[in-house]
Amino acid sequence: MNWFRRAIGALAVSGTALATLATGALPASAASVKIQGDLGAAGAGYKVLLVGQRGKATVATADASGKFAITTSKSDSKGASLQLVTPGNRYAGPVVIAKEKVAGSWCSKTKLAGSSVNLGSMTMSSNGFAIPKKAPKSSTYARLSVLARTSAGNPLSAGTGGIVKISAAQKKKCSKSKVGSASVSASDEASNLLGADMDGDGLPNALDADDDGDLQIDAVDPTTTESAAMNPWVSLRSNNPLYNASINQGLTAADIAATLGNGANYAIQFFIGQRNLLGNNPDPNGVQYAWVDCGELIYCGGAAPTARTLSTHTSMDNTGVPWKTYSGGFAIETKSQPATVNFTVTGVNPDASVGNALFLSHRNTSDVENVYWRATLFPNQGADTVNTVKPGDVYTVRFKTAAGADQSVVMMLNPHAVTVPGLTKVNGAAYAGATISPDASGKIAFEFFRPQRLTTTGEEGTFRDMGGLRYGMISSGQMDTPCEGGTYSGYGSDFTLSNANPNDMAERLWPLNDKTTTDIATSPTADQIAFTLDVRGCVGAAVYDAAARGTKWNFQLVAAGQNLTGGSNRAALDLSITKP
Ligand SMILES: [Ca+2]
Ligand SMILES: [Ca+2]
Ligand SMILES: [Ca+2]
Ligand SMILES: [Ca+2]
Repeated sequence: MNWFRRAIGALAVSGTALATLATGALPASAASVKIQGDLGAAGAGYKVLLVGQRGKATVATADASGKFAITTSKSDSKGASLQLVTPGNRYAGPVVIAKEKVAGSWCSKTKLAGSSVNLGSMTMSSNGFAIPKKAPKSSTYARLSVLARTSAGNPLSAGTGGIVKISAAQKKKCSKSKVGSASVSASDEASNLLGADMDGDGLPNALDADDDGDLQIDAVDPTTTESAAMNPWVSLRSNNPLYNASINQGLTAADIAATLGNGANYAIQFFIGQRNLLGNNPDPNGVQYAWVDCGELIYCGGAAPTARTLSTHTSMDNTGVPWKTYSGGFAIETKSQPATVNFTVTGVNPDASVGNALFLSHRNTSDVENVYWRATLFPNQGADTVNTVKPGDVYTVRFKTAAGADQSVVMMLNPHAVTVPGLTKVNGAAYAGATISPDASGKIAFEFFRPQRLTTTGEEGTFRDMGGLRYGMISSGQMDTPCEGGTYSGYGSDFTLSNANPNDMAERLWPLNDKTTTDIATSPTADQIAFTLDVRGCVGAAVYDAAARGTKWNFQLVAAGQNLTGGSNRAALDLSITKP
């Protein structure tokens, strides 16, 4: 089954407009800027990422004594922040350059002013940030500040994955700060840029799991799809209607790995618009090749990575090829509809020793906005999957421009579902795995727990029931076929139906929007949700009535996130429905 192709192909592509990334080689006039510091022995092997306003990343690795130095340009460092990544390549938190007391509140400076700076000896806090023991000259950092939780200077998100409620009042608290360079101001940055900190919690959007600080994670938040457009998204499926941590309190890492460890069930999708690398109206030949630097992530980096790419420019299957040796290529999505854009690049990295390639994909129109860089990553970590593939894993997308410049942008694996909707009642009766059949009128009432995600840094426990997802029943055959809006009933206490736009395929496939938008504790007493599906209406009354007793139809109960580039996070329960 070409499940992934349909998962991708059925979805509208995000039409959002991320602002442009800095491109091209450094201008000859750009002064070289050096950013250095000393994290101490505890920081040995940590990476320090300089993240520019537009997500452009420059990396240095701290040596055995914790010293690091980044060489960059004045323009790339102005307004950039410094971010810490563990030796295992997981996001650890921001560097606070200095702090200032403003009207009784402590405020943290996280943005550089564009000049060389030596941060000197630094403290790595167990609260998930680092700060110089002695602040550097105030001309080296921006006056722009974010509220700190304590006098230590820890931003409100320090020690978390960024899923922290930030109020408007908290966001304004530091607006009267006086120390630091005024050359970088809030109005200089569009808040939807990858390197901007939209909610002022101290984490840049690219490394923040909740960009706008409303506790609705990026995967499901309809208001932040622009800043989240480059987030990798995850496809998950299971045919076990009890594969859910609120049903199965004893759900173990091994149980999860049994599902996630199978490439047919779980994949991380990289789907990056050419526009996200080069800006709007990009040159279709403006990027020669692109690949993902996983650092020491053991599934896609390090010495012996296990990842396979299930989707290459020549094939798409559930077996794939080893990702570490895949060097890329160019594919037209539908061969019968050739590209009309004049491509000369091949998408192949001439350094075949690198691997981890994204392939260049053209989606069959003359529009240069339909040029993408893609990979379908299957981690292939077996029983270790839950411990080794985690929200917060950092990926650096490296690419070579037509002009020959090496550029990179930083991305993170975001919180996503690791279980599927778990059925508790079918047609009012407790459900334990029996055959599922419609009632005499051809309808089925489903009651179920929401799918779970793993907790991220700073959250208690192992799982969270996910709010804010969009639900729908898909009749799965050659193509994903929606059950149109009129076939749902009995959903009013849990969902709002949104199917106003017939051209929005995602809205047709999963029209039921969960009224609970934030995540809740996983528990056997957790809130459940319910709807009734008119199966007869979905498959067609004539087809249904003519079908023999025992006829089976394949459906998926899908819980999907918001539209990101090329698709959405989705967790799907495969269901066979039998005519009684
Ligand atoms: Ca946040
Ligand atoms: Ca933030
Ligand atoms: Ca984000
Ligand atoms: Ca949010």
